[in-house]
Amino acid sequence: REWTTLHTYEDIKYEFYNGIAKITINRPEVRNAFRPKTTAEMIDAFSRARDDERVGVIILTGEGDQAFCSGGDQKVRGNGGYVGEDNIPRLNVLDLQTLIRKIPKPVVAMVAGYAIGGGHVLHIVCDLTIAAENARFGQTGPRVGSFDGGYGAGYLARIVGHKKAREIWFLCRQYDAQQALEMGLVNTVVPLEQLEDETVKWCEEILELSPMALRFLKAAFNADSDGLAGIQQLAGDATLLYYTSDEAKEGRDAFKEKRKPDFGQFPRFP
Ligand code: 1HA
Repeated sequence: REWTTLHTYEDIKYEFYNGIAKITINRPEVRNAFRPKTTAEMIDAFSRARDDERVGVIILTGEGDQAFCSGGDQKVRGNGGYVGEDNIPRLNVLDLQTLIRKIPKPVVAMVAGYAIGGGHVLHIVCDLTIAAENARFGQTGPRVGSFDGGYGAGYLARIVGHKKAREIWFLCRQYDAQQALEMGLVNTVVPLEQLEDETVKWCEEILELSPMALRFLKAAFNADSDGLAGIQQLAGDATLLYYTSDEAKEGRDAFKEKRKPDFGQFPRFP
């Protein structure tokens, strides 16, 4: 399989193959921990994938087979967040989490090795997770002086249930791929050497389906956990579809032609 590099970054890779964008955290020496630059680059790459009409599905992964992502880079953690070249402490991974949820295309986490801490939360916010047999999952916040009480806690609880989610955060244990599968935290587990083939296979199945239907479903799945922001997203998709209709075009054209709109020609469905 030949991946084409679409844009070059320092901390990540951004590649494309056959309708699939692949975003790879490329800091294997620190188990793919993210610093502010890593997160900013991921936000940029996800935005490109969102705008690129050729892209129907996005894979998020980590370089190598040791880790998907080990969370925030503790070595650049200052007192108010993670500090980059601009010296400003940031928690900008939260913006990345929301972007992954908002992007109207399925995002698939491809996990080999550790998905830990803020790295675990990144796979949580992806639509699907394909795990290699060596994958290990867990939160570490209460051990290292951090916590993610947003999607990392509340949305995790919607996936695995409250008892399990509280266990994950209150004990900071690690769980192997099989345990993750049993608690509904991942979609499937495959041998490490088949991880990318299987993930691409899932992506190719997705690519055969109606993009608009998938778009609405993603927004619908998100709507209740995202409150009014979730309704905004779902309603925005409805507006997008409406804009493509003759009925909406009549409103626009009537305004431009300075005449009364004729909406009587359009059906009032029961
Ligand atoms: O909670 C949040 C946030 C909450 C709200 C808003 C924003 C947030 C943003 C981020 C986070 C967090 O992510 S907090 C949680 C941070 N992460 C961790 O606590 C995980 C730390 N790492 C580990 O527990 C382990 O390294 C590991 C289970 C992932 C892997 O263990 P292993 O295979 O035994 O490797 P290890 O020897 O520990 O690590 C290899 C190298 O990678 C080491 O480098 P060395 O010190 O030998 O030079 C290690 O320090 C480095 N490394 C691993 N993880 C990180 C890291 N360096 C910096 N930051 C890391 N997270």
